[in-house]
Amino acid sequence: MTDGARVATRPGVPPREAATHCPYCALQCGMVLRDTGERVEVLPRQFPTNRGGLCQKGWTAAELLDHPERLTTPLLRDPTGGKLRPASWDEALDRVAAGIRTVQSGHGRDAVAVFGGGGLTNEKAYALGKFARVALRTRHIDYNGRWCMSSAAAAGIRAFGVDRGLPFPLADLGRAETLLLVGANPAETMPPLMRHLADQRRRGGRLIVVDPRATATARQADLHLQPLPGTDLAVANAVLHIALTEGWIDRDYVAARTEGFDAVRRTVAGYWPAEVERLSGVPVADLEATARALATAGSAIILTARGAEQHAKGVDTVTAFVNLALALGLPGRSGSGYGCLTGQGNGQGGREHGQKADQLPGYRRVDDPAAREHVARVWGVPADGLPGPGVPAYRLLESLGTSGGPRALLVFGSNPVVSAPRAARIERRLRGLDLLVVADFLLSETAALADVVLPVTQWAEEDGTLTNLEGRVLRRRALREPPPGVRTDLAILADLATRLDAPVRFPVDPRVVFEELRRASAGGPADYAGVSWERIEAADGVFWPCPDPDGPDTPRLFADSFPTPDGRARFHPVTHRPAAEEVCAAYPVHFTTGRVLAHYQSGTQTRRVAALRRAAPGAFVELHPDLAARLGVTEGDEVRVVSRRGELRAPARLSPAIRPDTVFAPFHFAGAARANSVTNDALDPVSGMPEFKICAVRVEKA
Ligand SMILES: Nc1nc2c(c(=O)[nH]1)N[C@H]1C(S)=C(S)[C@@H](COP(=O)(O)OP(=O)(O)OC[C@H]3O[C@@H](n4cnc5c(=O)[nH]c(N)nc54)[C@H](O)[C@@H]3O)O[C@H]1N2
Ligand SMILES: Nc1nc2c(c(=O)[nH]1)N[C@H]1C(S)=C(S)[C@@H](COP(=O)(O)OP(=O)(O)OC[C@H]3O[C@@H](n4cnc5c(=O)[nH]c(N)nc54)[C@H](O)[C@@H]3O)O[C@H]1N2
Ligand code: SF4
Ligand SMILES: [Mo]
Repeated sequence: MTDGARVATRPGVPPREAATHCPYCALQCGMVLRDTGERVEVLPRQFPTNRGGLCQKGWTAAELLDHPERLTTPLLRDPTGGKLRPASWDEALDRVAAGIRTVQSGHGRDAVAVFGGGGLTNEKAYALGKFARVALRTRHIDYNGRWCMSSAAAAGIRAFGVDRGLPFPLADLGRAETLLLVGANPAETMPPLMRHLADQRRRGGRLIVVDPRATATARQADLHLQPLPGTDLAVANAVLHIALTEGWIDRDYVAARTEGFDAVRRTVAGYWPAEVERLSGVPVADLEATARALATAGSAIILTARGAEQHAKGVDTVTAFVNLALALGLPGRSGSGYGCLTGQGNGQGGREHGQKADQLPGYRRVDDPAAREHVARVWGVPADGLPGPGVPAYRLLESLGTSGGPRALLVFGSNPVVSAPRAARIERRLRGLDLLVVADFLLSETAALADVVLPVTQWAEEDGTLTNLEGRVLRRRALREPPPGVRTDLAILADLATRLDAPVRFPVDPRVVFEELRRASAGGPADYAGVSWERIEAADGVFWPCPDPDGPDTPRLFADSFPTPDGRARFHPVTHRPAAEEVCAAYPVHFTTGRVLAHYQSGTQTRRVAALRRAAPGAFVELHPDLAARLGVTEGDEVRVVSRRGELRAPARLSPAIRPDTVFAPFHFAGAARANSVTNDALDPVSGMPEFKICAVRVEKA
């Protein structure tokens, strides 16, 4: 599909179609939007990730375009508190600019912070980072990808020298003889991805799933390992222990392409399968079968997702699986490798172009003098004026309004009141700010607390690029004009930059922004210099790195070497440690969280879509019938899940699919059913990833 918006021929019908991608997850399924004049229809489109498939969320995404609750005018809260009221753009932006000036003149530049999102296009993510560094000159910017990809990113960089979620096209999954999915439930989180797994099965491949719940994905597996949450690292080390004992290590590969194996060998020698069975609950026979299936296959892929990563030891857990992949010689071998499944629509591109606390565009480091010089030149500002690194998302939100912490926050593309760990505390911090500004197209729970709400365009009204879970840069195309009263995120940033007397102008046209991003990223690890919108349209997207407009792109990384100083990948020995909060007499049950098919993230969008609400009307607490019997709980009873930080209330859903020592709740819901009232804010020391996937709770009938 090469054309964007084009004229249809039916007489009398306002004639528009656009070939674009779904607004939600990182699979970025291809779709055609058709404006019939009465409504916008979604039609699936062939694209290499979705192969013509869509999930319920994609099918219904257009319903929000003309939703009655869509924001079409800025909202202002009177300084004395009170309700939000409609206001003009001038009044709203004046208020934002004046608020920023007051806070910065009283408390310094770092007193204003920015919080971004992995759903923003590359152009917006880039502009947001530039806005923070150049217009606000604050070091405080970070984003919700910290909740999502940061552990896999940190582990990937330290092992391979680069962070691209999948270092190969998704279609490679269909060719893997063995596929190991760790803490991933794509049957619910990326349903069309299952078409690639069906291919794999048709070719006789084996699927192994590691999940404390027998999910829709695990039910399709040849082997399901059902560990206690938080024990994946030990499982990986035990599998590697077995591979060593059996002589299944790829010694030539380890010698030629890696560094540091000896330390890992010594460490995993202590991971006796029988001990790991006691710790994790995974039988020795299953650990052995996993080792055998990975090591004796002609090709094998190991993938991790949030189940393994959202822990205070997420980086080390991913590293344990990377060690396993390297020892078996998988990365860079055809049809084999290690990867992580990126989550948000632009989860990959959104982590490359400067909305991270420590980062400049092109995945450069903000503390690297050469990177600062390069980017400052593209931006037309002096390098010594660029602020240094900020702090990771949770540290940032937790410090808001406290002594020395930022007193104003601008949010673009996130709803932390629902999605942040220990959310009640974060909600209090947001309420305590001098100025909270939220740009959104719906009144999210976070926007509802704001002093100023700025209504923005939706995906069907925008052009731009996103980079999907494969590292493939693709085009979002506008179908129609935005409703009157609505502006783009880029236009808001440009206007605010002018009002704040920024030293340079901020372009509003996404294509102009992309051209600047190309130059800013040139020479960095995520090099987009050779990517153009025309080139994306001429093919099914372009894989970075792509440094040269006339040279090739890079669908597969690591075939010959790794982008480390000596071209070798690095092993790092890692050891199991308990979860930050262990169960005890007062809080005897493990609590874990995740997703359901019908809802997306904090639910701002999908809770407003009628068909999705019907499919999944509310939160629930999944618990095993044995645990339920002990607690005197029956199906549908309202239960309380209580941790040291707070509680959630929701109906019980009894299921033998979950371990009897663990309960699960989705995090898509707000109010009394908010899972993040309960979760732990312990962070991974390297990535800053919160421990969303395990804490200790008490469960009782409400
Ligand atoms: N329907 C839907 N799809 C989505 C999203 C959504 O909100 N809704 N969000 C998108 C985003 S941003 C992301 S990041 C991805 C996430 O995609 P996934 O990672 O697939 O989603 P989760 O449900 O968070 O977690 C996956 C599984 O981890 C399991 N798990 C919990 N604790 C542990 C543990 O300690 N070890 C192991 N091995 N498994 C554990 C859970 O039981 C769950 O089944 O989904 C994307 N797609
Ligand atoms: N307990 C628990 N908590 C979790 C997780 C978990 O597994 N368990 N997962 C974590 C993960 S992986 C993630 S990614 C986060 C996500 O959680 P959030 O960061 O809250 O993500 P969304 O709900 O997608 O919020 C996006 C908001 O921005 C708006 N929006 C969408 N597109 C745009 C745009 O282009 N511009 C602007 N200005 N606004 C836009 C949407 O309407 C919505 O209100 O949640 C994390 N929280
Ligand atoms: S799988 Fe993801 S990208 Fe595809 S339709 Fe569903 S939400 Fe959209
Ligand atoms: Mo995510």
